[in-house]
Amino acid sequence: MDRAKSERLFEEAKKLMPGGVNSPVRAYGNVGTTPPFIARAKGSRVWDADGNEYVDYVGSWGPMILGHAHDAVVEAVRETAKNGLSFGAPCELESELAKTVERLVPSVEMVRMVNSGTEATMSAIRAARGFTGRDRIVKFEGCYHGHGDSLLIKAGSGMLTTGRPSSKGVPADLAKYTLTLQYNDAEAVRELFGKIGDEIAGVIVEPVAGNMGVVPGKPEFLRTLSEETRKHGALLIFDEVMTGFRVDLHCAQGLYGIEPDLTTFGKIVGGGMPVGAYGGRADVMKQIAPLGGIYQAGTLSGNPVAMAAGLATLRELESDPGHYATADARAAELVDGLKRAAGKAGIPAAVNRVGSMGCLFFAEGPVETFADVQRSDLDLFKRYFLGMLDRGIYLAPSQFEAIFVGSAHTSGDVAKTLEAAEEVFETLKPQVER
Ligand code: KE4
Repeated sequence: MDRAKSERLFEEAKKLMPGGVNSPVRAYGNVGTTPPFIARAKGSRVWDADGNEYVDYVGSWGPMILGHAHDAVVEAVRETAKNGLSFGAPCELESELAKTVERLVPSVEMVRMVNSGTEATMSAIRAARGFTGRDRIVKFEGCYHGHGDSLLIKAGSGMLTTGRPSSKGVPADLAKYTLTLQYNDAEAVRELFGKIGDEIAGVIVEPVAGNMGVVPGKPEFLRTLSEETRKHGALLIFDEVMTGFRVDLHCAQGLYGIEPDLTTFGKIVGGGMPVGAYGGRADVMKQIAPLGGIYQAGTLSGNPVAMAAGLATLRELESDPGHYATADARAAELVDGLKRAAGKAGIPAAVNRVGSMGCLFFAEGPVETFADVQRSDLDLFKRYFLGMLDRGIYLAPSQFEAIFVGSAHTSGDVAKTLEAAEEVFETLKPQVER
């Protein structure tokens, strides 16, 4: 596949922006090829600067559950933009989106709009610390919650050892307040809270992990988080930036029947425009400025154009359950087909899926923990990724990301993808048989 124009554009971009990108994963560092520069997108397809067409399973990393450039969303943006892009003042559309989020997610009694998932999780952590007066937070290895300082922390060696920064520029004195446990390890949660539960401000967790590939939270693990935080006066934060309105119209908390104290949103809540949000218990949210002493602000928060995109997206999802039925069915066809094709070629593979987000791991299953994920063969993944890209299948360039299927994906898209996968797996066989 000729990507000469993307190569030229990438050389120029690398002189202008770090790594030529505005978000690291897009630089294709893991897979060692030029990232296609995307020129346009519609439905389940994207086209690069060289005119190559791809079936898209990145979907802007989650927002495009309706498919790209959905008519209702584009129309809403176009009509709203005519009246101005941003006022820095209250506007009715903010209340409309807030009402919709609060209706669809019962645990959210009050919500604050921000501009990204990172802003949402950063603010939710501050809310937990401000509300409880405590400093320590707990996260889980393999979960990603954006690039806020307190969340760029990897596990310390033991459970109680303080976190170590996973990025330069994060002060050790701050990192020490973040403890990292193993995902899906309910016993470790009980043990930690038994020791220092009354020092913990909050626990933040992806109810379905989507940043180590897709690893569903076990119901007992999530229930334990809810019980232990409640018992010790800490807050449970569900980071639903990825799962929110993805795995269900009522989010992962709707699927699991667990009500967190706070929830963070991003991606789909903005329909492709920069929107994040955090919300939950009214007694917590009423501590946020200007009502209370926990400060958080944003120039473009709640701007009408972004609100219009999010509102049109959620309204479309709420009005037609067929979107979830189609996206989930196509996702099931896809991941089950990938598993079968890999098996036929004798390639060790496991798949996980929740709704329309899934993952193919190049590892024997089951994949239920971060340790399981780490058994994946990253070289096999890289060769699979490159083979699929050259056959017009646009996947996330990392084993530790999700496949996103939307309601615009057709059975034809899936068939094309599985045909490509069968060809690629054939080329991988010798590596496996060696
Ligand atoms: P943003 O700041 O990128 O909008 O959201 C951060 C974030 C927070 N929480 C969860 C569960 C997330 O998945 C994310 C962002 N997800 C990544 C994809 N794995 C965004 C892609 C990127 O970093 O470019």
